[in-house]
Amino acid sequence: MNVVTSTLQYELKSVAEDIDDLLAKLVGADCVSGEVRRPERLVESMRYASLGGGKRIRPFLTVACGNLFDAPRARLLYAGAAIECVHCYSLVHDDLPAMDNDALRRGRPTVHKAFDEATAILAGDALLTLAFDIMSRRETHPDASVRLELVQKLSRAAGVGGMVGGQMLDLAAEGRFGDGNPLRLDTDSILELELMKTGALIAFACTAAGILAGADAEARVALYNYGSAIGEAFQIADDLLDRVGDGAKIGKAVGKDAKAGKATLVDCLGDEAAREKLRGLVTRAEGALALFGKRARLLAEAAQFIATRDK
Ligand code: GRG
Repeated sequence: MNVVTSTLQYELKSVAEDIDDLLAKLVGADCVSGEVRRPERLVESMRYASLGGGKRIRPFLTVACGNLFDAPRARLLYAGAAIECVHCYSLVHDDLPAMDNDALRRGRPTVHKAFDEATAILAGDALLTLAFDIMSRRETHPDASVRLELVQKLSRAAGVGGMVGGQMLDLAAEGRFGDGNPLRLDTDSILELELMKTGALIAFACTAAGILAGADAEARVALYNYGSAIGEAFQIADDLLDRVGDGAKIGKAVGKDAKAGKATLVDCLGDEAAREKLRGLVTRAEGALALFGKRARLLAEAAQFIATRDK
């Protein structure tokens, strides 16, 4: 059963609305200083990819974690918008024919279907670079050394040793680069792959708040531990949804992992043990929040929500 309290529902909606407004402004037709011109088709495809439809879970985590330290909401939203641009780019590229070859995302045609393949590649590229532009703006934080740390850590979560690296391992596991046969990965290898592909950006969404707020080392470790536990839970929930979810509700095709021969933790463990693992991850996430006491109640609810989501 999907657990979502009214406070959590309200906060998720409120962050989603603020992020939609901010992205509508940032992914706009008008140039910022240093740019020459923003081609109309590129802007249109970037807006298609980044507006209307996403749950905005990552920015929500940045805002909710930042609230633990009373960090200014406007700064948290800027950082959240940057992270969301990276997330949206990854979905556009993941859906491409050379990757997952998906026709449906968020209940609508994917970007390469609605536009064309070359435009989808460029929309993803431009969203990724825009993310670093946003993160390095003064609106994110007035102190340049804080912005530099955010940019560096985002690069590492998103790049060769993070999300992109995880995607590479995922494709390799499908047998894309060898004899075509899927690799049989053990549980630890799958956990590592999923930590990279999905967990790293989710964990960064949490630690970014600590960096922005100038939190001490102990608090930053707690945020990372919370973020990596829910990142893992997010991926297991995603794998379960791919097996037993309702495609119409999720807004994309289901049953794709089995078809691609993809090794997931759910395959390794079986549905019941995977659900047990999910419960363990929620407990781990709650444990990491102990340092913050009652103030972290919303984050504990978010962990439950992520583990039990049905879309
Ligand atoms: C192509 C570089 C590159 C990376 C792709 C994140 C990723 C790596 C691929 C997405 C494939 C996928 C379905 C991963 C599982 C977890 C995930 C990211 C699900 C989608 O995220 P949500 O549910 O999406 O937050 P919304 O639509 O709500 O924003």
